[in-house]
Amino acid sequence: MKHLLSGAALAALPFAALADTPKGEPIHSTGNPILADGRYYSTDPAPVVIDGKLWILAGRDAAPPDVNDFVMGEWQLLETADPASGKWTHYPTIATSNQLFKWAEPNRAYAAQIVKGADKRLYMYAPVMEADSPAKDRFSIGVAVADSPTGPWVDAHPAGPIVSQRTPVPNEIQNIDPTVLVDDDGRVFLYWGTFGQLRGIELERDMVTPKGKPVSVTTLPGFFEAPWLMKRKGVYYMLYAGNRAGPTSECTPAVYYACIAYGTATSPLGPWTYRGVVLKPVSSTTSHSGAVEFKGQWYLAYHTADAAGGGHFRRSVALDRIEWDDSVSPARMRVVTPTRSPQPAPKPTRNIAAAAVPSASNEPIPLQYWIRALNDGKVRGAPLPPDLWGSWTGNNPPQQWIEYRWAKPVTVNGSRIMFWGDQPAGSGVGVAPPARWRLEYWHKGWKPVPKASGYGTAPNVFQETRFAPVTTRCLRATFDASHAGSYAGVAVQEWEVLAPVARVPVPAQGGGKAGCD
Ligand code: FUB
Repeated sequence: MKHLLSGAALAALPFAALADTPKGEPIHSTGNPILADGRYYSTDPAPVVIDGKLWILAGRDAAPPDVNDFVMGEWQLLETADPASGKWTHYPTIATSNQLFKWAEPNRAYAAQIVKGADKRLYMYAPVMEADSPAKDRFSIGVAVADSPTGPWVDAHPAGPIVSQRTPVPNEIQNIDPTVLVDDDGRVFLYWGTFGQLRGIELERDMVTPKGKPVSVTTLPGFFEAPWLMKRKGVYYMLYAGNRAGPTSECTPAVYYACIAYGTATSPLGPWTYRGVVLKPVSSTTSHSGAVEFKGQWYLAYHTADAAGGGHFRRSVALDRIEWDDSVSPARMRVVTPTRSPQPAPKPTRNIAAAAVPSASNEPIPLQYWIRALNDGKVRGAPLPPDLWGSWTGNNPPQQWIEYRWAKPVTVNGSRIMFWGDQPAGSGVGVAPPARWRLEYWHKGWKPVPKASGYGTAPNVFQETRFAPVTTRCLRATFDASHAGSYAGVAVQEWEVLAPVARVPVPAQGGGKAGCD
């Protein structure tokens, strides 16, 4: 592509930036996530159509396994002419935070978006951390400009960020997750925000100068972060990561996880009306999406923890179709069905927990935990609260239980349970391994499992209990809380229940008939 940079801007470019125009690597993707082998994690996707190709700008998660932090130093790109073909070109690095913005720190190259300006140049809105600022929160939004998605990108506003806690109007929010729309008439609108705070403002056509005062959006329920502004058939849509949580929430049962919800408006600065959920929670706690129309089909790009070695801080971009319901006005997005690349056939296992429906004595359980963690088959070195079932409330009862119910009777003779705690055994506060616990099965009432080999309580390792076979629909683990005056909470990361013979696992069958008989 022809470089449209002015002579002065070209002269200002570091030689390396010109010499190192990034090379693309062909990728054949068999489905989601697009980059699945764990060599590169890709996060916070922002799709854009440029010159007849679909491009996805993404951040790069580089956190080591079990480090619960966003380690994100650079941005990368994926490009395809046809998402169904599986043929992508991957550009592993197109910019790093502190090389692109001289005023920024390394790392913290957060969720950015590329849009085409009215002048046909490309603008990248990128949250980074200011290196030198008295602000309480130094996250801020810079703007870079280029003539090709692969760069070279240069700072379009070298004086510093266009949004920070100091500008355009002092604010106390964390200034990340920008999304920009260049409207059909050339007007430019920027939204951004996180932790429940969503701001919007018009920009001058120079793409960097704020115009007027920002608006605060308060009508999108559960707004957490990751706004995405777009327009379809004259209607403005705002997608966002929402975390309105609860056992009956249409968004998410656990507050750390998020759905992608959306609202609509008839003008770009609102008012916004909530319209529903377009993506249920994914396997990473954060959810972040962008949507785009490409060759007549709308797509939702989002991230998950599904790549090899993936996790909440090792996320990977996925792409699925959006279907519209145009029978109503404004048109709604149907809930997206996430797809996966073909998975290897499951291996036979004695663990039949996945076929059970879990329940607990403390339902509705505190919103930071997620009961589905019990039998999701995932064990982490540094779990977050929703990777656990837990009972901590600050005023804990002396006893709690968890239970599995199978649709049909099963024969079992063992259990493996992994406790989690942030306090040692014997504590009366926080979460500690239980003082003691036991297993019971249902047979015309709760009965202790026969000949139990022992009930270990040490956390973060599987505690195996063998017992004589029983046939039942329900198995219960009852915990006496650790105490010292008051009682500690109890938490379990995974609970396996073992059948005498290994079989190919079957997913949960629903609850079967009520009760355990
Ligand atoms: O990737 C860092 C942060 O995680 C983003 O800014 C949020 O939207 C969430 O995806």
